[in-house]
Parts: sequence; structure tokens; C-alpha cells
Amino acid sequence: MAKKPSTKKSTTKNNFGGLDKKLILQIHSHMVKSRVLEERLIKIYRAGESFFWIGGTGEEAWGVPLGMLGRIGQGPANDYFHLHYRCTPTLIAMGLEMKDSVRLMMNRSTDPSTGGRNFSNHYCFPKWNVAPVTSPLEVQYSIACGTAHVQKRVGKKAITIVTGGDAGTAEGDFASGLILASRRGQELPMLITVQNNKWGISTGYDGQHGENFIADRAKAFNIRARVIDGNDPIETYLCVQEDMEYIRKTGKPAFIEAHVSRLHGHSSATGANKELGEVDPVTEFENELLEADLLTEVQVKTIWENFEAEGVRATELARSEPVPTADSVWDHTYHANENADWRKF
Ligand SMILES: Cc1ncc(C[n+]2csc(CCOP(=O)(O)OP(=O)(O)O)c2C)c(N)n1
Repeated sequence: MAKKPSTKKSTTKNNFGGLDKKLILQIHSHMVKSRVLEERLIKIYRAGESFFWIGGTGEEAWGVPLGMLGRIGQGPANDYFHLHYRCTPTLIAMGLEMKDSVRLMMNRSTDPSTGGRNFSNHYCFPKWNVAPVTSPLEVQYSIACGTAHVQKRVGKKAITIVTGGDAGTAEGDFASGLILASRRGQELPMLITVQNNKWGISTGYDGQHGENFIADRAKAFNIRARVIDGNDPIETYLCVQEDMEYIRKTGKPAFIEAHVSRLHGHSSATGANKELGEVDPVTEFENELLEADLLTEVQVKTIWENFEAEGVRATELARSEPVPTADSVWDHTYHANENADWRKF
């Protein structure tokens, strides 16, 4: 593997934010794992073994630190995650196993998120307070206020984290979320975030916004807000850590607009081919680690190969597992069926 000169010097110049070497390498490892997994999901789609891919390639530098910094567990004493469909990096950092992502992708009944009944990256993990990813954009911003409200009452300094895309912020649910989170004297402990990749499917960012930054909208509600380079994992780690501490201490919300890449286009619907004009945060970070002698090329090769092998094993396992049968179609749903005993729900 050729050692390419890095175009980004900020993290090396400031000594990787003073973060511990073990932590830095952990960030890198999660980023690679997430990328290898997503590229495996795209291969599964191309092989005709799944119907649709949408995911988080290009958001690794943002998503991994977010997952590493959360207080992980079930119930309101832990953090809640209201994520969207580009959050594989966050879940990898929280402990997602490749096989459970592949099972969802291949619609296997063993998929712990949906029993094989939803599509890629629509995760749900009650054990980690990960609320179901919704297909309607941005409803998560107002839903998230509910868990934050409970956490405020419980008083254990846990917070609610919500993510979403830039184009979706045109939805009313986004504005409702900002209003509910910021009422004076009733502020909610929320980390409200937007991953700005400058695209909404094929509609460009320019011409869609009157404000200079999406973060400016949060400022209008007196919410502490900032814009960060979400392609830099060190900047992300330090900013998310600082904002989480602020929210736990004050019980008030904070807002981060993270600028990220969209590395394989919108989804399989637009081809899922690698976009050459976008910054690749995994390659950038890896080059910085090589330059700083925190990793050798042999180590890098081994890390990628081991995750590749895990992805292949996960695919083989999912292939051997069953798809859901018709009798499970109403599981975990409320439904109108005259023969159903509604008292069971
Ligand atoms: C309420 C609603 N409107 C439209 C869609 C169709 N849709 C799915 S993804 C998408 C683009 C979203 O762009 P953005 O919010 O910037 O997130 P990105 O996909 O770029 O990460 C649209 C319009 C939807 N899922 N839900």
C-alpha cells in the first residue's frame, strides 16, 4: 500500500488533540470496520442478495467518536440514540457485530433489529437505547424530545442524541424539535446534530437555505451551537466530548452541524459507486497515522484483512439462515385485525 502524503495536517500538528495512542488506534479500527462492513453490504446488493442499500460511508470520522462517547445501556439512566440511516459507524463503535448488520441487509429472521422486515441500516437495539430508525425523514428530532424529557425527570445526567441529514432539516419535525428542546426553564438534555453532506438525494445544498449555517437556526433558540469538520475524527471527538459534558452539567441542549462526505452517493438507487470528488475520511486519517508512525503499513493491511474476513463469515452465516415467514408479519406491531386479541398488545 503506497504511503500517500496527507492533505490534512491539522490533527498531526496539534498532536492528535493530546488523545491517548490506544484511543486513537481504537477510533481508526472502528472506522475501518464500519467501512469494510458497508462495502460488504454494497457487494451483497450487487450480487442480488438484497434489495436496497443505503448507509454511512463517508461519515466514519463523525459517527465513530459519537458512538464511543455515549453512555451505553438500557433505560433512562443511559443515553438514548435517535439515529438515521447513515449511522453504521456509531453503532460499530457501540459494539454492533457485522453479522447483525448483514442479517438486516439480507432480510434474515435472525436480524435482531427488525426480524428481517426492514432494509439496510434501519437498526433498533433496545439494549443500547437505540430507537428504531425511521424512513420518514427527520421525525426523530421531535420524537427524541420524549426520551430527553424522561431523562430530565429521572435526573441521572443521561442525555438524548439525535442525528439526521441536511436536506431533511426542511421538515417541520426538525423545527418542532428545536422549539421543544429549548423552552426557557424547561430545556432538554439533548445533543442535536445534523450531518451536512451538501446533498438531498440529487438536490444540492446551495439554493435551499436562507441561513448561512444550519447551526444558526439553533442559535436563534439560544441553543449552544457550532459547525465542525466531521471528516476529522479528532476534532469530532473533542467537540462531542465537550458538548456532552456541557449537556450533562447544565441539562440544556447543544447543537452540532458536522460537515461530512457522501462517499457512495445517496444509495443503491443512484448506483452506490464511489464518488472520487469527496474526501475519504478513513484514508485521510490512516495516512496521518502512518505519517506519525502510530501504525505501520503491515499493521494497516492486517486490520483491513481481518475485517474483510469477518464480513465474509457474516455473509456466509446469513446465507444459511431463514427469511421471515408470513406468520410473523404482525409481530411487534399494533394492527387492526378483527380476529386479533387487542388486549395482548
Ligand atoms: C418525509 C420524507 N420525505 C422524503 C423522503 C425521501 N428521502 C429519503 S432520503 C432523502 C434525502 C435526505 O437528504 P438529507 O436529509 O440531506 O440526508 P442524506 O441522505 O443526504 O444523508 C429524501 C428526500 C423521506 N424518506 N421522508
